[in-house]
Amino acid sequence: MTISPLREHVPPDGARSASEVADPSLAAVGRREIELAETEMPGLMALRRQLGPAAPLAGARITGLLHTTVQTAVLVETLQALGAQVRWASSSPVSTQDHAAAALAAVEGTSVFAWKEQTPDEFWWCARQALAWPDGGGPNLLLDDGAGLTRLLSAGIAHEVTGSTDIVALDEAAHRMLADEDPQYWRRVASGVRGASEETTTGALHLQRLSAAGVLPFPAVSVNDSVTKSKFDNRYGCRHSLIDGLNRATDVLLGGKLAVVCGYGDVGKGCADALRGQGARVVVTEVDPICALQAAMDGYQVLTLERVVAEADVVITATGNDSVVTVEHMAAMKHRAIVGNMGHSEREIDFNGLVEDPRTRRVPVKPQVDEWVFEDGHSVVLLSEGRLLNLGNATGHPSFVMSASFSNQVLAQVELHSGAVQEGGVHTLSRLLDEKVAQLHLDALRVELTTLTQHQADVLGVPLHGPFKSDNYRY
Ligand code: NAD
Ligand code: 9W1
Repeated sequence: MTISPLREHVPPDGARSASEVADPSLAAVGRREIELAETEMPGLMALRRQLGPAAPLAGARITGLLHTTVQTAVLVETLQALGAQVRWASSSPVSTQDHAAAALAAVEGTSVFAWKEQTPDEFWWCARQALAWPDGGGPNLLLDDGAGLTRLLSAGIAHEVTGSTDIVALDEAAHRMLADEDPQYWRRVASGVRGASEETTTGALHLQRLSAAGVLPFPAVSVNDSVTKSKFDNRYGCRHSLIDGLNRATDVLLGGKLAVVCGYGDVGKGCADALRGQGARVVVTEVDPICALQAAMDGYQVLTLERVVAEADVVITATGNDSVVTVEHMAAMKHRAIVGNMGHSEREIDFNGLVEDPRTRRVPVKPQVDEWVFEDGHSVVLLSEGRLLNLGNATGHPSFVMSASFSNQVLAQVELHSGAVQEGGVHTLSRLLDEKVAQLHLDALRVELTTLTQHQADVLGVPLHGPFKSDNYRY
């Protein structure tokens, strides 16, 4: 008899343990890394100092669904420092750092349900545990990623009221769980929720769709719309982790090599910058004339992939689009050219095409690194099977970048809890709060800000202490 992985983690029926993690003995290692990350997350630590004493999250019962990582642990403990009770699960079945989860779970009063490599049933089981307080109640705030929790509650309500969950795209495992509850359960949980903050672009899109359909059960704040979230996360996060991923996967020298970056949006700008920093000769491909001109003005050659494919040493996709690097492109590449994806779509590089093509043979090098050999004997080195290489071959964004993102999350939770956000629909944080998040990170970098005189403020037509730009300013 095989023991299902669910059994290894799920306590016997009726027993409600405080947490479920892979290996509690990893707690000490996790705690050391969390302590080091605190110094690299000055925004979160400043919020603890500035807001902690007033406990603006006292009475908040927050259920969070977001990658359980070392950085997220610092977020969780910041929410607690502001007075919140927190229950947590990961927003993806593979994104848990087990040592971070163990360190969180080791603290009395913190409940976390997360381990790396979950089945869909385990994943939803964890989300369900994070929603269930030991006193039988639910959360009053959600901290959401990809709108996972909000879609679950919306689907639950739809299941109870109309029987149809067509408006919410969830997998079969989620539907199995929806049907398992008493007929009022999901409405009861949702009715206690004052609002949700959302981390990603994709999640904000889901929320907009639910809102447009009139079925968003509570107000939401899209943290992604803060400049200090999206610009920093996409550009500076990827500038850091692209090189990290390439080095861990291949350790190939980048100086002097020809690197192609497909797409010159925020992610592409960070990638091109990082590769140039290593001394690579960088060529950019673009479809948008504005971004193409930006790349040219930044000193990159802008060409089509077809023009450079035979000479490229490294090809990185950052478009969010489909079929950017095809099997034909890879067939035309130099021997052992490195191919990797930094954009969101799993189909920027045609991995399935490689698998199905009778001309190709896969030779594994190590986890997340494969050589794909063509009939003529030449090969390409493909990272993470075409999925995000900075997650598959490295460990995502650095703490400092996540500090900016997560400071926005904390401020969004405080706004929702204080009642400042009441109206239904999807909101964004004010530009003043966005500027505050940036301000919280200046001291750590020894930045000395210039202060406007009243005359100068009048000339610009802005308040002396901000906001310093109009709402439609593009950074
Ligand atoms: P963006 O829209 O600013 O940039 C994408 C660019 O690609 C655009 O300028 C677009 O014109 C260009 N493009 C589209 N199709 C193209 C094609 N066929 N050839 C060349 N260029 C093309 O988006 P962004 O913020 O840079 O994000 C890009 C992707 O990266 C998204 O899918 C996003 O979800 C993902 N992302 C990944 C990470 C990560 O950790 N790896 C982090 C943030 C975002
Ligand atoms: N998020 N703490 C993998 C990360 C998975 C992941 C994902 C990050 C962070 C992009 C958020 C293998 C951390 C997270 C380490 C890791 C993300 C998906 C972070 C980068 C985004 C789908 N998306 N992110 N650190 N996994 O870096 O929370 O190592």
